[in-house]
Amino acid sequence: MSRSLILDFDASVRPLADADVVPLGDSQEAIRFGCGLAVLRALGRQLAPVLDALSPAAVFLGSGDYHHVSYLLIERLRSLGERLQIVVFDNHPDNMRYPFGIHCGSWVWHVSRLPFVARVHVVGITSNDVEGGHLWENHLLPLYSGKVRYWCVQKKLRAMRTLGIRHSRSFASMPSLLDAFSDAMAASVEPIYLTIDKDVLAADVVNTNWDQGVMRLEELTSAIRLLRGRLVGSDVTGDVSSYRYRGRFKRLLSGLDRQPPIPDHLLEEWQIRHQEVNRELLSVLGSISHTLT
Ligand SMILES: [Mn+2]
Repeated sequence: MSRSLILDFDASVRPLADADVVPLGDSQEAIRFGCGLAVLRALGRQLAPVLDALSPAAVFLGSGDYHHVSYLLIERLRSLGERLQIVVFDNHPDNMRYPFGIHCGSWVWHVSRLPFVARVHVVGITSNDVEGGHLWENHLLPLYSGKVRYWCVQKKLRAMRTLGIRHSRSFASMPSLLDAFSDAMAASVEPIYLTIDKDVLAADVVNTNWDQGVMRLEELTSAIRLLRGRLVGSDVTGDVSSYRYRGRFKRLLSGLDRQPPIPDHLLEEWQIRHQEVNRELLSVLGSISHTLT
């Protein structure tokens, strides 16, 4: 494994020391928010030579609108021939039903169907997606089996309990969640792939184009340190960019999620803050992985 790689779909990730950059602006419209599986696989074939050559230890994907690209990065790990756990830090479950292929809110379900994936932990959820009537919008079987587990803060999981979903939990606070998560990590041995959506962080830490969670940056870096010695790869999303879809269908779908427009004058300021956060994440990832320096 080598250094980090920026998949530059949306010009959101500002330069990072020693990071290679793959320009992918031409794919922004096709990939952003969601796409057919065939389109994602074609992107995978396009990226394979670069990923094979560099084996980057950390990949920056840009906005959380590209979180489904993590599926490609995880699927490649089939070649390791090992059972893996996936740790997702995210304010959303990303395990929702989506009938048009794969998108930034449904990719966890696709990952959960990979035979070499033992378990997917989605950590830091404060979104309403997991409560009450919204629960039906989630893929329920992997939750029921415990292959996908939600780690939430201050969510009412009564609907889940009624359905017999026992492995997902909600905590009074982020520190109590991370205590329990630490125990869960210590009790397992599988290698881990880590994917971070910075919307898990509180909005006074950094701004994303999605509603955000309550995690502090220090809590995120401490949680990453729990994975010391076990990481087989990682990616980061949640950077900010504005984009107006050319296609009416994607404008409609993304409009349904009510993403607030980002004021132009704030975009640069926010991206510079993200650059600081990305540097910090790289430094922590480097400190726990001798393959990333
Ligand atoms: Mn996400």
